Amino acid sequence: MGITAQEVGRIRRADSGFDADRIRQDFPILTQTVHGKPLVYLDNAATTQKPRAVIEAEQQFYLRDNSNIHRGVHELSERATQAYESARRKAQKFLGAGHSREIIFVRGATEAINLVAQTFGRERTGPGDEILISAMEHHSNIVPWQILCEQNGARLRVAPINDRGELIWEEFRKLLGPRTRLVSVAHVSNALGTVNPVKEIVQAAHRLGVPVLVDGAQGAPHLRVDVEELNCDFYAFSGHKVYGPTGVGVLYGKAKLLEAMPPYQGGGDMISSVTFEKTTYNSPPYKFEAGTPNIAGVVALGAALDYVNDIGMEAIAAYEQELLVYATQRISQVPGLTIIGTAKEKTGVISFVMEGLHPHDVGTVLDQEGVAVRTGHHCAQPLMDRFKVPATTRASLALYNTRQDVDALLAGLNKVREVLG
Ligand code: C6P
Repeated sequence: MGITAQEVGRIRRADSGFDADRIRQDFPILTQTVHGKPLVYLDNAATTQKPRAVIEAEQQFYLRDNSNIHRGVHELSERATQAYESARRKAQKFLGAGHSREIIFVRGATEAINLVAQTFGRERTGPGDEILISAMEHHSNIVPWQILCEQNGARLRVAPINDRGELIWEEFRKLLGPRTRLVSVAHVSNALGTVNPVKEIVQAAHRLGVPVLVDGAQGAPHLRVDVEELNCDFYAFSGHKVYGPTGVGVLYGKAKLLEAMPPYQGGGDMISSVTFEKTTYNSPPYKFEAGTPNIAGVVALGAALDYVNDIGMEAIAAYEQELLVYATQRISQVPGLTIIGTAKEKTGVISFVMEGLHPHDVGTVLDQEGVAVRTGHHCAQPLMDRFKVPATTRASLALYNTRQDVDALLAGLNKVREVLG
């Protein structure tokens, strides 16, 4: 079973703030050994592990409630619909959205951004119009806009970043102009950990009447998000990075914008009536949820949001921040190692290169030590070009990581130097 409310209280009250050892017990996958060594999972920006409560929610759905939603009058369909819609309210609460109709279930952050590009973007942009992103974006927040620009003659503008991996504010402000139709930026960079000043970005864009999409794939798992406070127009995140299942995510959109947007895909559930002559569409969010969705995944995502809410996003953020400081201090001591991404505002991502070594080889030796990290360009090739590196090794933290995990990474890096150096 997951942690009880009483235990959550104890975790919150504890002076050290957080009992990660207790939390680890909720994640069965973490107890295994890999290559004969205890697993140290530091690839959380790629995907997080799942607590028992999430695994059981998905299993229980299939064991007890499985049925299609919004269609049947029978008991199972009623239950499935209720569970699905209850998850929508949980996502609404998690994001601080005003209405559950502002929550659209999608496959993940990638689909959420493509949805906005091909609906809102396609309607609002034409030849000469501009879409403004930043130099630290994930391919999912670059390529959908490039596709749109190819379709309608709009232009992609890119706000530069400094050597610490922070947005250069003055340059961003200069690029925000009369032709800008949309700003789309990461809340947090997946490859650097930089937290962008999203609230200020929204304020600056709104002054010119420009809407803002926030790619929250790496923000939602690590920071408390309040879309009303941020005042962003769209916010996208993936369930699997917030301890939920793969294949499910959320797009938040302001109700007024969603109502005016054309549908993304056509099919069942997104219509209110169909004839061969004319179809009228359902209202949001259903207008954007064509076909049978990942019902079990949505229900399990609801369980994941309950899980993090019970612990508290603020408590998670504070704990991860403490761990980031510890990890940065320790890892910086490794001779020949350079951290890429040293922004003042960061989440628990440490990307680094080691002199004379290819990140892939570093990752392979670490794997032999039981330490899972990601190596490569992290789906952010333009960012790698900016830092003039082909790839990095990336350790990314989550709420179940501990100082022992960081120490194991450090021991692994010493092994790397011994074996490869
Ligand atoms: N980044 C990483 O290892 P999907 O694949 O749709 O769940 O998320 C896409 C995505 C969008 N934006 C950002 C900032 C992201 O980090 C990601 C996913 C993973 O960094 C897999 S490439």
